[in-house]
Amino acid sequence: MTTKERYESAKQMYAAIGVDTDAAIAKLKEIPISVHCWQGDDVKGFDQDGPLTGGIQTTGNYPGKATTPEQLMADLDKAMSLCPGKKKLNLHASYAIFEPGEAVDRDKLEPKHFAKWVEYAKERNMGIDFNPTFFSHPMMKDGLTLSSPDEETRRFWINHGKVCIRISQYMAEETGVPCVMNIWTGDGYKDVPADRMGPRMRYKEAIEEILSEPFDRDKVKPCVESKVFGIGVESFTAGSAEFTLSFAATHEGCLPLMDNGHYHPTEVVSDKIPALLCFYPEIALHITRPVRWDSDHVVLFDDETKEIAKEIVRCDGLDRVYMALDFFDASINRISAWTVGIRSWEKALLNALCTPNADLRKLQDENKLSELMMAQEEMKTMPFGDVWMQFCEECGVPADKSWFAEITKYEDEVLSKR
Ligand code: RNT
Ligand code: ZN
Repeated sequence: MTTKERYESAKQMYAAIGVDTDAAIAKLKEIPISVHCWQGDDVKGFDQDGPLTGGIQTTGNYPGKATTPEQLMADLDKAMSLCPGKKKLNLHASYAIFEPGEAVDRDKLEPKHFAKWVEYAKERNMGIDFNPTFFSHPMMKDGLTLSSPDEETRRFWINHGKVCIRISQYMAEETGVPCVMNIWTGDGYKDVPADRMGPRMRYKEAIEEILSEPFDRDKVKPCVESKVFGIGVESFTAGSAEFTLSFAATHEGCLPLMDNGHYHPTEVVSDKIPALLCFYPEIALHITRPVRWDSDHVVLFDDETKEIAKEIVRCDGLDRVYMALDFFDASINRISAWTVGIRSWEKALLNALCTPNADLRKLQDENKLSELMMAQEEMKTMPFGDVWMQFCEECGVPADKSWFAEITKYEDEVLSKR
């Protein structure tokens, strides 16, 4: 049977339970997913030569990682060519591209240092999201940036945040798409601190100063990302969940960003999405796969990933939730890692769009909970794969595992020569 024939049969089965798969596919084509550039080079960036520091870590040494902007762009192109759906580009400030002799420190960055990325995104019809880089840099003092007790250190990082606001505004103006600008720092302490409020007050005031830089609220969407702990900062992080949620709640135009690797292992972000959507006009997500800790494994089509997507769709939140991927595995082919992760998230969204949410809600509201359990379980064996393949074909990308052969070829022809 052809994909088309299989799809027609699946479509009828879904129609019988009240799901319009054509509409689901059409809707998914419009939803932008922010693809993080940092899977391609193990979060190294181009602006410094030191190790990755600041509470995050990559493991593995698979050959062929990108070491220049040209390589990273080519690798991103390869991965995105194998993935269906609409993409946005997610950059960190550390990926600035300097002309020879033009390099400046992070507090002096200008829009022109991202002109090549803007050109890249525009050629591919993508918007851009942006992140100031508060890690892997000599101006981190004792592991601290915006919450440092040292005035000069804090000043440097505040200025970094401010220049990033200007760059975000430039990216939004150039692409015509709002730029989500995410503030995350690994500021914290390895062992029991004596003062938890001091660092948080300094962090609060520093972010306020960054946000005092003028910007257009429709173009730049600043976010604050929380984290429960990081490597080397196990006892205390300044940007905890309560801190960032309270900050975003009390600073108009600032969004909370939840990374599903940044909570205690039994907590789930799927449940937090509807909670936040009761209060915030917009929220942002980093979608990742924590394995026992914030390990940033490649996103798979697993239960919690499906549940996160379902909550966004059920809450009618597709245009209120900014979705970005955030994983980095250096132990496998990086382009394969990107491709599996992007395809998995697209699958999760399509699966959510193919769920008869109104009917299921009605069962809940009528307290028909036996029937609800049955209906949710029966959904799991619907012919979703046939709808997925149709979506891939309509997007002009491989519908089955044949994409992997392209990656093998690229590895032989390009990556292995690096
Ligand atoms: C780290 C945070 C942060 C980074 C990226 C590189 O734990 O998740 O979002 O992964 O900004
Ligand atoms: Zn994150």
